[in-house]
Amino acid sequence: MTSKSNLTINPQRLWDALMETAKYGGTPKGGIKRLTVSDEDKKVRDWFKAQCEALGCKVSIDSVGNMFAVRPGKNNTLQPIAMGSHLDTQPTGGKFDGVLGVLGALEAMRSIVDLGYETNAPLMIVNWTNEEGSRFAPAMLCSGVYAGVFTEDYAYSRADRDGITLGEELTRIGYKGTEKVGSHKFQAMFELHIEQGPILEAEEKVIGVVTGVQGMRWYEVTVKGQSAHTGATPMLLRKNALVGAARMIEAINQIGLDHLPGVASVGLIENQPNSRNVVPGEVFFTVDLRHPDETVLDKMEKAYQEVIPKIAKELKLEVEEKRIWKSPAVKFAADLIDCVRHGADQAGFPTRDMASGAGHDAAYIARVAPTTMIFVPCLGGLSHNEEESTTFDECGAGAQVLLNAVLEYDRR
Ligand code: HGY
Ligand code: MN
Ligand code: MN
Ligand code: MN
Repeated sequence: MTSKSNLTINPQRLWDALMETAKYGGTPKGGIKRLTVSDEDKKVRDWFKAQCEALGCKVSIDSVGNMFAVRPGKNNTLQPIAMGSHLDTQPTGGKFDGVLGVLGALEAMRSIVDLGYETNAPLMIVNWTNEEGSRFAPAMLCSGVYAGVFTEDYAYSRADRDGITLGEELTRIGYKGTEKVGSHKFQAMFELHIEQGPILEAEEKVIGVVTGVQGMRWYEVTVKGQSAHTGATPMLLRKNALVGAARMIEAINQIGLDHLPGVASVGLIENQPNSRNVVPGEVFFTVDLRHPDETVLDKMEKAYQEVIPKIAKELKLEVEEKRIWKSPAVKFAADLIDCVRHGADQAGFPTRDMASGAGHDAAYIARVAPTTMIFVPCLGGLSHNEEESTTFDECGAGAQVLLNAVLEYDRR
């Protein structure tokens, strides 16, 4: 009978699964474009469902497309122990963001099955819909519905920049499940993820023991001027929305620099009418403010909401702005963090405690169940970039620590 301590994952099988799923939305530059509930997302969901069913899991899909694969344990009156993350990616995403957490969980479960080990509690793997928030803002949308942060109708109503809604797309790809959101309970959730930042690599640590996630807020800004002829309109008579947006974007960047280690970013911009010889009349852009301390994030928000109308007034422009998302800083569960520490020690990997700069489904799930995360390094700290990469060994280390931590939690 296999004992808990010598249960090891198969790193080659994990790596092969990562490379196999990378073809769903694979880009010529070696990245992945697998936008939430796109055809590519459907393909990887179908693949994931088939793999879990082949392992003897029952796979359920809730009404916002969250997928729950459960394998029975010795005592099925206990709620499952969950391992989860996301399969959707950014438009220029990499091969590891999100998917490492889902496939690392699949590898942990495969190892348990191969080695004939039976957990006390059932085990669950979760794929959360729309973690990225790139196509349908905000991020972590459907783990947010599960955690009661957003309603199902709000999630269905979120539209992409072409006006297509999440609800329509869930129906189109056949992943608008019949099961009620929140009905798939679990006693704890562990999320394996690449760090998406430079710290572990710089300190040559293999495992990040993640203590929490920083606060995040998203806003949408529309700057209105007047479209006009670029040849005949004197400079002093213009109401140039793009010049206004440019000054606002510079000011927002400065807010980040003034509140380190906070961050302030503008990622999406649409310029109308976007014609070579028309003075831009209207510009839409998004703002992303983050900081580990909510009181500092309040100050960043205040500074942003003061500077935007000030610049608009100076340039005789109108401006509308609204906050569309607020995800407060969150701390993870001490006992699960201790299981991760134990799991890393057992596997012999050096660790480093850290908070997450990036948002994750775990940030919302921590509201409804004990939750924590495990980080592994990524090359140059690069993510949300087609060159995102990590190593065979680091993926294996992460999955091994995930398995060890879950088994440790199951034993306690
Ligand atoms: O925005 C985030 O941090 C996450 O990757 N969706
Ligand atoms: Mn992610
Ligand atoms: Mn991401
Ligand atoms: Mn994320």
